[in-house]
Amino acid sequence: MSLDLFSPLKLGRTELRSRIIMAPLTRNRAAMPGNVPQDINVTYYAQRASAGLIITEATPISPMAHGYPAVPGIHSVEQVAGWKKVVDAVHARDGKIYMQLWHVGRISHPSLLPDNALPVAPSAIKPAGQAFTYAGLQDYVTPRALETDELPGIVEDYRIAAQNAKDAGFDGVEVHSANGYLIDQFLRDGTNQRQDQYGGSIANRTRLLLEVVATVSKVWGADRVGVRISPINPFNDMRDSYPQALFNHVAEALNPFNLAYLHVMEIGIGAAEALPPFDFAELRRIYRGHYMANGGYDKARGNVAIATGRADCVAYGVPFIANPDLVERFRRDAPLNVADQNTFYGGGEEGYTDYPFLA
Ligand code: 8OZ
Repeated sequence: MSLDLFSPLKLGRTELRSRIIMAPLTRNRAAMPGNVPQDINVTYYAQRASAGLIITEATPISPMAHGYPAVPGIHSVEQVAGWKKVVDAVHARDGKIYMQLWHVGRISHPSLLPDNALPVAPSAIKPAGQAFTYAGLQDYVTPRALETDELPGIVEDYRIAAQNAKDAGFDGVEVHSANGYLIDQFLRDGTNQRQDQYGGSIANRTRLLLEVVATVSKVWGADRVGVRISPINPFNDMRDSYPQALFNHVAEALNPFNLAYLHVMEIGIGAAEALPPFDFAELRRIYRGHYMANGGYDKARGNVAIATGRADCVAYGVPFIANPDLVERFRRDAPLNVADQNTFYGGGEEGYTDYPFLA
């Protein structure tokens, strides 16, 4: 019998009821001040507990890791307590939930950071575009390049956040190494022009990712750790001179960890220029663990990807915003609710917890 989206899957240490994964989705609905998960966040995740696995919205690991308004963090006692309520509600419905650990790097603004600090990055290269701040859109600033001797402190922030996520009761954590945020800024040479052991060669640019993965794996066990990458996503003004070589190396370097999964965003968002060529099937062949595909999949394409071995599971983003019961809708071939883009980021229950379930 061939596999499909509804086949169970053991992802690292976690048994999933299906291969239909809820992708990480930034929704900007934490309680302020304090960036604390609140009751509507508990309701939202509990509504989606029938997913094979929920990956939380990207969650800042430290005060310097924030880059958007009203995002829930994982660096204070109150945040851990708030997330524990989310986790408990998902577990009460037999769901599984990983937390995505996030540092935004240069994709921030002084008004979002402690003491109006400059955002930090591998190199002092200003991203094109504007930051979402509490005072509306404001131009990005030139970030401060991290000193070599500051990087152990960043890795330590990941360690503490990973321990906090463990204390909150999550099933595991995903290291956000995609979409133009800090770790991705180190990986790709459009944002990394460092002269030290964290810049230059592909191996050097991959160093911070591997240090973070090693540290987080020590806290959790590597079979409860995933990594997300986005080899060709130009979002956040990202580019690399040779993405296939870089991300083939990343996949090879991650193999020895025996992680729970590698999560690959296979498309680009907000691309004005043509995307570079990239062979995702080659990446899948190089990576020896479970491969989670993401990016514009529907039910039919998801089933084909799994049946052909192109992926082990598929993460759905926008469909899960509008369909808390996406798994059941896929099962019955029921029509899907259409997501309202105007309520993606910020606000209250509207467009968040009020999408209807099937009758
Ligand atoms: C959209 C808006 C804000 C943040 C990502 C965390 O792309 C994000 C994000 C997406 O990974």
